[in-house]
Amino acid sequence: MEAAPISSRSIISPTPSYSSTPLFSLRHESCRINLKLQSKHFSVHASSNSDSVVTLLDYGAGNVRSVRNAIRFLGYDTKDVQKPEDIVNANRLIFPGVGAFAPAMNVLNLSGMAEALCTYIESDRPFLGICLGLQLLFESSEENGPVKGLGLIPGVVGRFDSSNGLRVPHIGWNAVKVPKDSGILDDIGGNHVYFVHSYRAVPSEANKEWISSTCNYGEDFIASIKRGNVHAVQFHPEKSGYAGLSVLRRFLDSPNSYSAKKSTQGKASKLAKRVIACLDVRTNDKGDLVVTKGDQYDVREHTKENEVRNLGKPVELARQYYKDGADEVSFLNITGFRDFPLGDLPMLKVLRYTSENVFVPLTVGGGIRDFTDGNGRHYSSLEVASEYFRSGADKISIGSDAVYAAEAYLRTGVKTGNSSLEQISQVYGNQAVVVSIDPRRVYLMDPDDVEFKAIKVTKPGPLGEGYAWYQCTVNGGREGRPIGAYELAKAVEDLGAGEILLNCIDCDGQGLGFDIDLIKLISDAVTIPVIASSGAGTVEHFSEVFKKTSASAALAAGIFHRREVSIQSVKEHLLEEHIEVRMGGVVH
Ligand code: 1PR
Repeated sequence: MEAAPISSRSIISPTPSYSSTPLFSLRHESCRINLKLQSKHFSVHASSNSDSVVTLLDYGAGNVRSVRNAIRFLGYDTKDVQKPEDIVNANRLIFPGVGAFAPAMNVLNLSGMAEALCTYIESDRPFLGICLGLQLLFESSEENGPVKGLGLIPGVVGRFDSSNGLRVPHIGWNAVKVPKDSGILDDIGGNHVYFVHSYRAVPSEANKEWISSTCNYGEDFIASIKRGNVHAVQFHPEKSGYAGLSVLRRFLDSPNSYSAKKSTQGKASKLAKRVIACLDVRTNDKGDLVVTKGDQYDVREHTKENEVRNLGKPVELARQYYKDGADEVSFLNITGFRDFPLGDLPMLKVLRYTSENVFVPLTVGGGIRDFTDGNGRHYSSLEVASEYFRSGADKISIGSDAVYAAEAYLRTGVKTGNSSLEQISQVYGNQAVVVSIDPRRVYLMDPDDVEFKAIKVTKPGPLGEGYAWYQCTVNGGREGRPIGAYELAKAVEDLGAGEILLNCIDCDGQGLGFDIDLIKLISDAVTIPVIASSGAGTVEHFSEVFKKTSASAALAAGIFHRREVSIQSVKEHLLEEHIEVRMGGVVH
C-alpha cells in the first residue's frame, strides 16, 4: 500500500508557508532547537528556478561530480545550495550524501541546513536522498556513534554484521525487491543497481510505511524509501548504469506525476559477481597518455624501438567498456610512483571526461602518497586523493604506499593514523579505498623456509617445489619487499582498506588463467571484498575463479583491449554457469 504523503501541499506553491511545529515527533532535539532559531530567517517565496534546474546539496565532503554529470546527461542543470534558504526554496532537491554520518550531521547542524532539510522534507517537497542522504533521515547511526540523525524516519542505522563471514563493505550490484509501485523505481524491474556502504537501515514495524524497496545482503535492509514526494535510495543511481539513470530521470522529469504504471516486483538477489575492465595508463615516449598492457608488468614492445605498447585512448576505451556492460572501470597510472599525480594533469582530465558519460564506478590508482615538490611544497596523500575524487573517481587505489604502511604497522603494532590508507579511509570511508597488491610467486621446497605465509601450490615450481609464498613488490613490480601478500592483506584490512585488488605478476598478461591458489589464500583471509586480477584469457577463467575462490569481482585488461573476449560473452558464460551477474550494457 502506498504510504500517505507527508502533507498535501503541492510541490510548487506560489506562497508556501512552513509550519514551525514539527510534523514528526521523531525529529531530534537539535533540529527542533534550530527550527526556532532559524525558521523566521527563511524567506520562502515562489522559486524562480525553471523546471530544468535541480538544486543540489553538496556540503563539500567528497565527489558529487558523478551525480552532477548524470543530471546534466539527462538534460538538467544544477544549482548548488549555498545557504539554508536555498533548500527551502528549491523546486527539486537532490542530496547525495557523501562521507561519514557524524561529520555530515555536524556540517548540516552548524550550517543550519539540518533544519532547512527537515522543513523541506516535512513539507512534502520533491526530494531525492542518495546513500548517506537516505541514512541521515533516520533517528541515529552507529557509525562512530551513536550519532543523531535528522530523525524523520524511525530506526537506527547500523553496520552490517561481518561476524558470520559477510564481506563488509557491501560493494557491488544487487537487484532490489520492489514490493509496491514506487514511482521512481518503476523502470528498474529486476535490474541490478550499485551499492557501496557498510551501514544500513533495516525494515521495522515503525518504518514500514516509508519503505519502497528492500535488498538482501546477509539480511534484508532498506534499499529505498518513499513518502509522497520524498524519496531516498541507499544505492547509487548515478553509478548504476542505465537502470540508475532511469531512477534519476523519473525523479527529474515529473516528480509529481508518477502514475501507477507497471509494478516491477523485482526479486531480491544475491550480490552479483562483478566484471571489471582495467586500463593501465602511462605516458608514452611521445608524451601521449595511452592505455598500455604488460606481460608480467613489462609494457615495452620487444622491438628495436622498444616503445611503450599502445592499446588505445583511455577515455574512449572506458566509454566502450561501459557500453559493453563493465561493472566498473579502473585506471591505474602505472608510472605514478615516479610522476607526481597532481603534476599529471592529463590523468585528472581523463577522469573528468570519462565521468561525464560513464555511469558505473571509476577507480583510479597510481602515485597516491605524500609528496614534496621541487619548490618544497608538501602535498599530503589526502590532497592527492581528494583531487582524484573531485575529478570523478569513486574509489582510489593505493599500491606502493600501502606496502610501506603495512610493513610499519606489522613492525610496531601501532596504527599511527598517518598513512595515506588511514587518512583517506577516515575522511572518505573505507569503501572508497582499494589496496592494489602486486605480488610475485616465490617457490619453496619447505614452507618453513620463510617467515611469511606459504601455501601448497596446485602446480609445482620449475624445480619441483611444492610450496610458494607471494612476495609483495612496490614501484610497479620493480622492488621486492619483506612482506607477503597474506600479511599485507590482513594488515591493510586492519588499517582501513575497503577492498583488495589482487594482481599477480607471474600471471599478468599470460592469458592462462587467474592464480587460484593466491586468490583463495587472500579472499579466505580477509572479510573485505577481493578483486581477482591478472591472467584472464577465456570466459572459463572467470567462472573458475568465482567457483574456486571467494573473490567478489574479476578484472581483466589484455583480452578486452585486444577484443579477444567481450565483456558480454564473459557475463553470458557466467549466467550459464549459474553465477549471478548484472546483465545489460547501455541502451540509450
Ligand atoms: O604503487 O600506488 O603508484 O600504484 C601503481 C599501480 O600501477 C598499482 O596498482 C600497480 O598494480 C600498477 N602497475 C604498476 N606497474 C604496472 C605494470 O604493469 N608495469 N600494472 C602496473 C599493474 C596489473 C593489472 C592488470 C592485470 C590484468 N597491472 O592491473 O591490468 O594484471 O591484466 P591481464 O588481464 O592482461 O592479465 P602505486
